[in-house]
Amino acid sequence: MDIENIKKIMEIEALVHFAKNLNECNVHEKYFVLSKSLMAEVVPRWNKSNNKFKGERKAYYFSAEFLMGRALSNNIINLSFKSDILNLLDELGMNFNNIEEAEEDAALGNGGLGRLAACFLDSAATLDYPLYGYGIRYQYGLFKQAIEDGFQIETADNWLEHGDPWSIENRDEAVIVSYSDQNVLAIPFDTPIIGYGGNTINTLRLWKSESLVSLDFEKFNNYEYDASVKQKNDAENISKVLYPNDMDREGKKLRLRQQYFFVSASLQDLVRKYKKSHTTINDFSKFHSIQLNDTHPAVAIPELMRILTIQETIEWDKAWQIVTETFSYTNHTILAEALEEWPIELYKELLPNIYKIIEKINIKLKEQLIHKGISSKNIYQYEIISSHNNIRMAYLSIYGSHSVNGVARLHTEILKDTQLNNWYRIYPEKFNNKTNGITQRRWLLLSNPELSDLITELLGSDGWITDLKQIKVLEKYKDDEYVLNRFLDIKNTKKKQLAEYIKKHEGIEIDPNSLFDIQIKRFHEYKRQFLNALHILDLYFRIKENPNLDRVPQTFIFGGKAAPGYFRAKAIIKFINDIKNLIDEDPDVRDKLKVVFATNYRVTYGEKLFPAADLSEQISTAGKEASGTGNMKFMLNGALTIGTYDGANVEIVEEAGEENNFIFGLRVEDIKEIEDSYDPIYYYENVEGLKRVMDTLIDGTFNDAGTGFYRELYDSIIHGSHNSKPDAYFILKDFESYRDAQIKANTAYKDKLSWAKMCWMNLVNAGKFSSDRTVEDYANEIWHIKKHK
Ligand code: NBG
Repeated sequence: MDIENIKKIMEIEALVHFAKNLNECNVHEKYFVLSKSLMAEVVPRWNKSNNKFKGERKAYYFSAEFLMGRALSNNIINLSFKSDILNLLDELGMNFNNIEEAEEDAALGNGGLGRLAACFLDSAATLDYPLYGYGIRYQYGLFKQAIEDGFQIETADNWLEHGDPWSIENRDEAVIVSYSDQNVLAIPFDTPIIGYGGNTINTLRLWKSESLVSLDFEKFNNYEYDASVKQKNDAENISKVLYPNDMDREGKKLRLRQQYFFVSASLQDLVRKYKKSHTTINDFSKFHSIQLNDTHPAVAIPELMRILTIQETIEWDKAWQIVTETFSYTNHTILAEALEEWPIELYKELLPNIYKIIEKINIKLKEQLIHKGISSKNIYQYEIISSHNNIRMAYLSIYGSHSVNGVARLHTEILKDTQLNNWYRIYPEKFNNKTNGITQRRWLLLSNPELSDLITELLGSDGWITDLKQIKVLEKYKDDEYVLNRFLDIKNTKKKQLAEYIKKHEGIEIDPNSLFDIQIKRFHEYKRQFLNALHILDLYFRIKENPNLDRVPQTFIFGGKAAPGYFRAKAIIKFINDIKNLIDEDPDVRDKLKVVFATNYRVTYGEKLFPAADLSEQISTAGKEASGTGNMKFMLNGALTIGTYDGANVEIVEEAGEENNFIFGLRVEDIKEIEDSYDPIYYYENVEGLKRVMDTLIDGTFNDAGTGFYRELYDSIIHGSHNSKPDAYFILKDFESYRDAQIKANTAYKDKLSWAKMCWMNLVNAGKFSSDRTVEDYANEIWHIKKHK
């Protein structure tokens, strides 16, 4: 790279963009100018990379969410520019950390599903695979969280406020998306996805909605100012904001508009480009493989049918063949409330032509089922249009794809055995597993350079950065005291860094010598943050009773957002904050036990939290967490899992050894057995300490400011509610076994070396959980694309 050139461009950018000399720029401007100057290095390589894939088969990741986080550090690392940039900034008298911290996260996703998409893009570019992301350029990403009096407060995430130096607006390639009541422009914004080493640079193309007409002049002249910009506002609203509901159906018309918006724009884009170099559309599926990230983009199936049969006048059966060869579908959950269904009325109203195609797909499906020997009385089990007049998006996705995959072995088995068993029986060949993964570039190299250096030193090479399996060799150091002490020193450093960050951002002091026990993820009943909270409160009472309880001080850190309308999840956040205050105000306990709520948890906060963890909380009800990916980030940074046999935890302990983690609680089989007769009251009354902690919700210990949150939370466990059984997530049943596992963990932590050995066994066995492995499997088994160096 040409460092003098970077410097020159920075100066010019400062001048033309902000009319300032470089040294007069504020930190946001410095961030912008530095990033833009790097784009000058990136763009020629990007063009070159695009060219090398010309004419080849490519894969496309259609996703309503891409949770990218920050770009600057990641890009500098992947381009191997780190030391040059640090030197340059030094010379310019600028502080890299301050500039880095000025970047807003691109939080265009809710949680695991969106972050997985981001890890896949990083891995594919690193492995030199042509994988392109397609999605929505939300003007506002996931809301920002503040905590006031223990309650979550949401504010808008105006992530574009200081500009987005990493994207290129490509108005030349705009397309029109049509609904029954409006036509809008879709403007593509392209962001480079820089593979490690900078050899391949792929593209994330996100669409922004705009109006075809920006101002109705006649109305304006008539003093009808609101009406004069109505069309503009209606169009811009489509890509205005990310829906903040993780794992929940969103029946809103605007949400359907969003789905169709990016899907239609993306397919039009692909078809248009393809036709430029091909005379017939017949071979479309030979050059395109499209992965549907959950059912949010499932409307792509009828949309491509529309394009092929109506626009390209291909006959139905041939078009259907192209469609099923093109699409593959990933299922990310079995939770009923998250399985998307759309009322046919909404489709008929907004997308009447698409609806007609879905009806026809459903008729063809029924014909095929009869052909397959399914009796007519069983056909309802498969219909895409249900008897409740809903379109079942998962069924549409399965029928319209050649591949259906779950995201961890257990999850895929549950799909095949129960959730989608009917479909598995007729199309067994479509079903396969792709256990999730995470990119070690962001989640180790970037966020934990200290541990990265140790690994490179011991291996004598940095090959693990693109081939994580190599770290298995380091298992030979599992009893090496020198190495284990180095590991402990690094963990200590990361804990101190986190403690400083928490001091600065939360105003809380924590002790780096205490056991850092961390649960960071979206707030959801099935993830059972409530179980964690009940246990802490029980511990509080036990310490009060027995001040000499033989324990290592433990710091419990929570982070995560609750969907704004998910009141029970918000009640749990409030409960945790109340427990925190109770402990803080109690001099008998506060040195032994500490609770921290990490406000506004996001990718960037995760980068500080994962490396500093001793214990990773993965305590979902068995069978409910499809995979989890945070669990892998902890493992890779040498934290031990306290968790249930759920999602990818099963595979994590299979790799690292059950003896090196703390597994507890009901398993899927156990739940099947007890679920009909389960009575939480029995446990409430008989498990020591349980009634005491549950009752704090209703006996005046805590105050929910008249919201009724706590009574409702209590009732949901003890009595159930209109739509759920009492304690639907088996919290009271698992409480005792969780407490036992916690005691084991706390006891184990006393022996530093044996603890470090367990951490080491987790770290060195994390190779399987690189998203490089996952992407390699998708590329070979589903997408059938080739690497191109
Ligand atoms: C989530 C699952 C997680 C999984 C991610 C990524 C949805 C619908 N599902 O367990 O809950 O790790 O997807 O696959 O967001």
